[in-house]
Amino acid sequence: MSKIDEKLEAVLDQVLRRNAGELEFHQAVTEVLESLGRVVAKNPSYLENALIERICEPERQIIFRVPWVDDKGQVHINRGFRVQFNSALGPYKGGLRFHPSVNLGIIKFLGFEQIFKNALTGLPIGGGKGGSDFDPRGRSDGEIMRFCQSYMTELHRHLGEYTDVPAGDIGVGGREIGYLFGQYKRLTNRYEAGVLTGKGLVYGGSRARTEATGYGAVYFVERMLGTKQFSFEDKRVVVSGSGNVAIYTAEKVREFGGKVVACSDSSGYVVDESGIELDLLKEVKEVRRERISEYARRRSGAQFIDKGSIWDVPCDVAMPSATQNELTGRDANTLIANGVAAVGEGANMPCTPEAVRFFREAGVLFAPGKAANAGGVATSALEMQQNASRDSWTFDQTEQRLADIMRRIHDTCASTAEEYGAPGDYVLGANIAGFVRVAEAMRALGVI
Ligand code: NDP
Ligand code: 2IT
Repeated sequence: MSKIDEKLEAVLDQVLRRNAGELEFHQAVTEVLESLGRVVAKNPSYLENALIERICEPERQIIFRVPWVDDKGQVHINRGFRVQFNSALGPYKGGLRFHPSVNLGIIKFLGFEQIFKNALTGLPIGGGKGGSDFDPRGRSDGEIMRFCQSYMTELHRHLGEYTDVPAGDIGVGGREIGYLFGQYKRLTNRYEAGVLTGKGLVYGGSRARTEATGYGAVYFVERMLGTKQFSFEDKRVVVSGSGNVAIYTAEKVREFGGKVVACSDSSGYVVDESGIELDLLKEVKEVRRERISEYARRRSGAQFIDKGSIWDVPCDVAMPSATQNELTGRDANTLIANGVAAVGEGANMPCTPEAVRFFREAGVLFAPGKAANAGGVATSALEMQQNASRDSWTFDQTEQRLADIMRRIHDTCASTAEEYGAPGDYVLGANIAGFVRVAEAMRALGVI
C-alpha cells in the first residue's frame, strides 16, 4: 500500500481524531486518501476549499430509537441509522443493513465507499447507507414486519425519490423492502415507487436487481481476467457467504464455465467438489433460511466444515462476498501459495489492508468492492429510471445495461490506473476515478 501524501496526512489525522473508535471508517478513508496523493500532485486545486475534508464528513447523520414488539408481547429496542454522506451527484443512495454488529462506524464506512462506487457507475446517485443493530436471525415474518414498520416510521421523514433512496444490504432483501415500502406508502399517502429499490416485481421492482450485484461482480472479474488472456472457463472458484451477492455470483460463474467449489455462512463453509448445486443452495438459503450445514446434509459428496477458513480451499479465483475484513493477511498468503490468479470483492471491504497489500505484491489481479460490486447499485439506479418513466424493462434489456456498465467501470478503473502511473492497480484506479467525478461536481456546486 502506498504511503500517504503529506498534504493529505493532516486531513486523515483530523478524520481519525474526529471519528474516534470508528475503525472500519478509518480503514475506508485511509485507503482512499492513500490513493489521492497522485491526484493532488497533478491537480493541487483539489486541496482548495477543504474539498477533501468535506468529502470525509457526512452531510447528515440520523440516529434513532426503533421500538418493536416480539411475538410474545415483549418490547425490544434497537438503534436505527441513516448516514446521508454526499449528494453532489444525486439523491443519497445506498443500502440498509440489519445485523447485530451494526454501529455508526460501520454505516459510515459503507456510506463513504458508496459515494465513490456510485460515482463510478456514471449514474446520477449520491452516497448514503443505513441500517440497524437488529438481528433478524430466528425472527418470524410478523416480527420482521413490525421491526421494518417501526424503523420506517422514523426514517420516512428523511427519505424521498429526490432526497434519499435506500435499498437492501446484509439482512435486508425483498421481504424487508416490501414491508418498508408498505409503511412508507401508508405514512405519506403517496405511491412513490422511486423511494426504495430492490422492490418486488409486482409493485415497481426492476428485473435483474436481485441478481445484479453478483452478476455484475462476475462481469467485472471476467473482463479483468481478460486483460491477462484468462477467463472463468474451467476455473475453480471460491465464493464466501451464501446470501444475495454470493448466490448470484455463483450462478454467473457457472454460466461463464467456472466451477464454484465452496461457499459459507457465519457458521462455517461447505466444499462441494462437483460444483455447488444452485437450486439446492437457493432452497436452503432463500426459501428456507437455513444454515449452510443443511446444504451438505442434503447433498451427497458435499462436506460441511466449521473450523479454519474458507480461504484454505484452493482456487483460481476468490470472490469474498460475505462481509468486511473476512479475508485476512493470513488468508491472502494461503490463497497466493495455492496459486490464486484473481480476487474479486463482491462484499464491501472484505479484504483487510494487509491482504490487499499481499495480493498486490504477489501480482494477483485484484478487483476492489467499490468497483466490482457496483452492479447492484447501478441496477438500483436503473430501477429508479424505470419508476420515473413508469416503465418496466425486460430481464435481457436490464442485464445488458448492467453488463455494459460493469465493463465500462472496469475500463475506467484500468485506464485511470494507467494514466496515474500504476497500470493494473484497480484500487488506485477506482478510488481516483470515483473521487474525480464527485470532486468535480462538488466544486461546481460551491462550498455547501
Ligand atoms: P445477505 O444478508 O444476503 O448475505 C450475507 C451473507 O454473508 C450470509 O451468508 C451471511 O451469513 C454472511 N455473513 C454476514 N455477516 C457475516 C459475518 N460477520 N461473518 C461471516 N459471515 C457473515 O447480504 P448480501 O449478500 O446482500 O451482502 C453481502 C455483502 O455484499 C455485504 O458486504 C454487502 O455490503 C455487500 N453488497 C451487497 C449488495 C446488494 O445489492 N445486496 C451490493 C453491493 C455490496 P449468516 O447468514 O450466517 O450471517
Ligand atoms: O453496497 C451496496 O452497493 C448496496 N448494498 C446496494 C445499494 C443500492 O442502493 O442498491
